[in-house]
Amino acid sequence: MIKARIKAESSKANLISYDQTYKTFNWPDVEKEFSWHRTGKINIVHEAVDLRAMEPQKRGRKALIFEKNGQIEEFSYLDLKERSCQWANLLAQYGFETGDRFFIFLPPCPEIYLAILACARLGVLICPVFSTVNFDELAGRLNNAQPRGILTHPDLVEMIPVEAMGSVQYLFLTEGPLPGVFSNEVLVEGVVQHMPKEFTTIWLPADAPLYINYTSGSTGPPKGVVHTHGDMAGIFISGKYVLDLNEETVLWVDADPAWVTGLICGTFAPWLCGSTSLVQGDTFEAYNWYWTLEKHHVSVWYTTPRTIRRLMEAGENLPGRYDLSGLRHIASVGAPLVPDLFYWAKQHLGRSPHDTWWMTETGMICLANFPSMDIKPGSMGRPVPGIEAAILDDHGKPMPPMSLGDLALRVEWPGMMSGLWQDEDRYEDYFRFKGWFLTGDIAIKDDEGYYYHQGRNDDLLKAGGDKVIGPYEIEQVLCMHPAVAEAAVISKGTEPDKGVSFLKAFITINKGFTPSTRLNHEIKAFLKASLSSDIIVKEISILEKLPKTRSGKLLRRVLRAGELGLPGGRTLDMKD
Ligand code: 6R9
Repeated sequence: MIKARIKAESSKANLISYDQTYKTFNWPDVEKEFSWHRTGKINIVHEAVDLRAMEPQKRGRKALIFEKNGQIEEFSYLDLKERSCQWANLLAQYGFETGDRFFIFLPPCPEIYLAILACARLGVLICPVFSTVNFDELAGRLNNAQPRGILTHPDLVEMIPVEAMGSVQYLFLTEGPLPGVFSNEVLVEGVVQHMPKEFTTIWLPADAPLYINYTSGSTGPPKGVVHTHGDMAGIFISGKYVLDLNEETVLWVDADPAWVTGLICGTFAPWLCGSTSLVQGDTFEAYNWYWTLEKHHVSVWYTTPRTIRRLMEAGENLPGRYDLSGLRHIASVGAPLVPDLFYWAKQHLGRSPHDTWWMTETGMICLANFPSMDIKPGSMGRPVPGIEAAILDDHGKPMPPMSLGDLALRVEWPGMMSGLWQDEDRYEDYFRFKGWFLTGDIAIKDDEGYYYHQGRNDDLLKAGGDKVIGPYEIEQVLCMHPAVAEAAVISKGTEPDKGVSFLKAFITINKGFTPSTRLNHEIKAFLKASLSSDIIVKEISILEKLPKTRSGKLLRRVLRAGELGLPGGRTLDMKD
């Protein structure tokens, strides 16, 4: 664990004194900020979009900027209200009503955002799916959620498995020509513009479902994580305290809207805070990322370690060519923000990236480095006000600082998933220890309450004696070797008689180094000198790249399965 401490970057943030706010925070006070607290009428769209659209001084402010191939489309709060009402009228005309499920199967485009708002207005459950999912992945999701409609593009229609379409009454297409594959194809383009711009929003109980987001479990089929309109308090606090949003902010979340980060932080979080959300629909190119930051005067950028790594690989000369002076806050999520990425960004982008941690299941950002708090590089930060976190032992008892254990959150908070769609058993599993939500991550908390990610629970490794370690610890040491770019460490099983894990490392190497037996030996020797004597990495394999999910998470289980000849060792279907 790195001992360095980087001074806080801002004393003017929404959250000024972490300790004070954490101590005095309570959720009922946050709920008072919403109009439903007075009226009893709940719908997240009303709070996020309509209230501003109804105020003459605020309705013209930019709510959404969408850019693709250099074309820019802008939507004010009033535009979002009116156009999403038109979409809601279209859906209502086809009989959609509260409780129905609606799949959005598209690459980033403005229609996604209008459809999200329209569904929420109606109480229809939003189910966004990556446009890169394969046939089987989509079939699994369709069979589980049984949606009444799908919104897609003609180019993607051939990816939709006919045999999983039993529940689907209408296939909506953003543009023509209609493929003529399914019996009920509905063209949206040219039709939705003629719908009325008013729609009577449906008022819902706070626990009415808002969306289902699929997340891959390490075992079993993907889980359909269900969230409700009541999440808005947690989403608002994530936007206000963690992303530090206000009415002047242009927020860029460079995550696909099918991932919870893009879905929540690219929409409701900025809109509940009155900010502008920028969406860049192009695929990644380093120069375009810098240019997007400059051109749109992005003030807050929520990104991932994977993107920072790609920028780093594109070279340190590039950022200096762009004016990034408008950027006042960078936050990162999804995978460990390893110290080399942290220091690179700090030096070359002129701002420290702030690591944050959450899950699809948590519905809001739960651990974070705040702009007004010192950063300890390598740490995910401290619990967001309103969230109680702990490290638990195998019996569900909180452990003292510096112990490795299961990261857990005290139930419940606004944002916690309300269920797993059609999967009560796996839902219960998160709550094995009474009063706690078990994240499945392993972590360490230091004596100041900063958390350090050490891997997933099923990645744990056995060292000498009863000692258990996370793979992250060894991977970090590997990355200190000048040849190593990224590393993943797995156990190939327990060594007979010794009771310790047989450790294997997979690495990618930096430019300028060539794979060789000698390099392999050299790295092993380096590890031996740097790790305690009971941790021995027996094998090292050099790969072109490490298997990762679409959101950039390292898939150690895929390496393990490949190594042991188990199912799931193939990653070719994990396209970007
Ligand atoms: C928002 C999101 C959740 C899992 C989570 C953890 C990993 C997220 C992280 C991180 C290390 C961070 N994760 N943030 N690991 N450092 N800052 O990522 O949701 O796609 O459901 O993934 O991602 O393992 O349990 P989701």
